Amino acid sequence: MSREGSAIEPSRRHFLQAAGLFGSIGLIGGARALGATAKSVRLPFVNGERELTNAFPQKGEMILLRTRPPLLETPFDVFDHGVFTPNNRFFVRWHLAYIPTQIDAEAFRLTVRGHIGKPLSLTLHQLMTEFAPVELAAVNQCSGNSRGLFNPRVAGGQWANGAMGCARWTGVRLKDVLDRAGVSAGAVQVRFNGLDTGLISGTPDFLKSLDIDHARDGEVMIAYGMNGEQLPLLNGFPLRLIVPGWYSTYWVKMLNDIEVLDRVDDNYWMAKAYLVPDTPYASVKPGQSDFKSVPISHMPPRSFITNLRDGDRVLVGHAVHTRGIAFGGDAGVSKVFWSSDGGAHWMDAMLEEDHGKYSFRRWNAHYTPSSRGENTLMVKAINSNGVEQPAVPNWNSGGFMRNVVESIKVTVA
Ligand SMILES: Nc1nc2c(c(=O)[nH]1)N[C@H]1C(S)=C(S)[C@@H](COP(=O)(O)O)O[C@H]1N2
Ligand SMILES: [Mo]
Repeated sequence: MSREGSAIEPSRRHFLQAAGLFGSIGLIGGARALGATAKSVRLPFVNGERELTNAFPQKGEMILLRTRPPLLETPFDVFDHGVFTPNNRFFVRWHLAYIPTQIDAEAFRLTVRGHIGKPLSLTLHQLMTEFAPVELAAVNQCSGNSRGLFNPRVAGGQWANGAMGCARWTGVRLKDVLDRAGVSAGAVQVRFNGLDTGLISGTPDFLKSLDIDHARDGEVMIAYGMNGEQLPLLNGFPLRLIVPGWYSTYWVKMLNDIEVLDRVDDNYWMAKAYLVPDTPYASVKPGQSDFKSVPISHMPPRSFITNLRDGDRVLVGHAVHTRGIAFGGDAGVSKVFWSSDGGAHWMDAMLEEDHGKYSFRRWNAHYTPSSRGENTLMVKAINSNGVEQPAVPNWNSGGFMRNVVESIKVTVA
């Protein structure tokens, strides 16, 4: 990557330099280390035993759901350490088997084509120096986060609650890039493609699209930075799309191609996959079929207790400090309510620093258990659109959009 004479800021220079350091990163080679000394965890559902792995490049200890293509879940205790999920503990999800294991940052190009005035082929250097940089804290959550907790169980990646994370994303506005290409009248959607492909011919390439107005809202961004560093390869190095407030199925990784369409995208990943019932909380009854399906889109709020686990013991007459994280989905966290009696009474939790409406937000609460026995602790978030978490688990056959009020039981001794 050439840097001669460019007056770029140190932070951006850092990304460029780091990008050039990429050698060969063996995704599959890493998995060889699995086995003998493996530690494991038990996720809170039947058949929830999982290996913990350190075998993936740029990743620390992760819960292994699948090796190829990789599905790695963030161990839940990571969320107790702060609002921002460290890059090396950030969850990983890929659909297609072939993921480049090395990317030449000099040769890489982002193309913009289709229903536009002027096709573009941008280097990373151009992207980082010719467009205004923006930064945004946002939650990246898989549509199927918590799928393993669905009852009745459904097919798909059996995640517990760790297929989510929050990072500070640095990059450029998609709008600015589209403006340079000059979107033509009659544009309907914008389609995004990354460098990954299927191994078997006929596997539909992973393509996702946004409506043109959404793509040009000034919030959707093309990110090259994650928590102040380059993106880990498995989280989409060198570029990924950030769609604040929307499920991460749209957050296309290793983004190298943007196509403006003059029609609604009917590719497999838009028209067939990632559809949810068009019902409140995307919830239906098992077996129900009298509903319309729509592409999944924005996220509803969620909240979690992070410092206490189901089955923990606390002492009668002693103050218990409980804390956790909440996010509002496509709007800020307005309130977090908290209960120590299974939802009979709800109290306001104290909210910590606001890092922006798409970010995780920490909450805190205290209570003093007055008698021995079992306490059911619950937490519920309401976003600034007035949307709150449902009291009863939402269900659909895809295992998408779970956001029921969470509860854990602690024993007061
Ligand atoms: N190129 C590409 N981008 C992709 C995917 C993919 O399979 N290929 N999966 C999407 C889905 S469904 C999820 S949940 C997120 C996961 O992002 P992460 O691996 O950075 O956590 O990437 C999204 N972007
Ligand atoms: Mo996902």
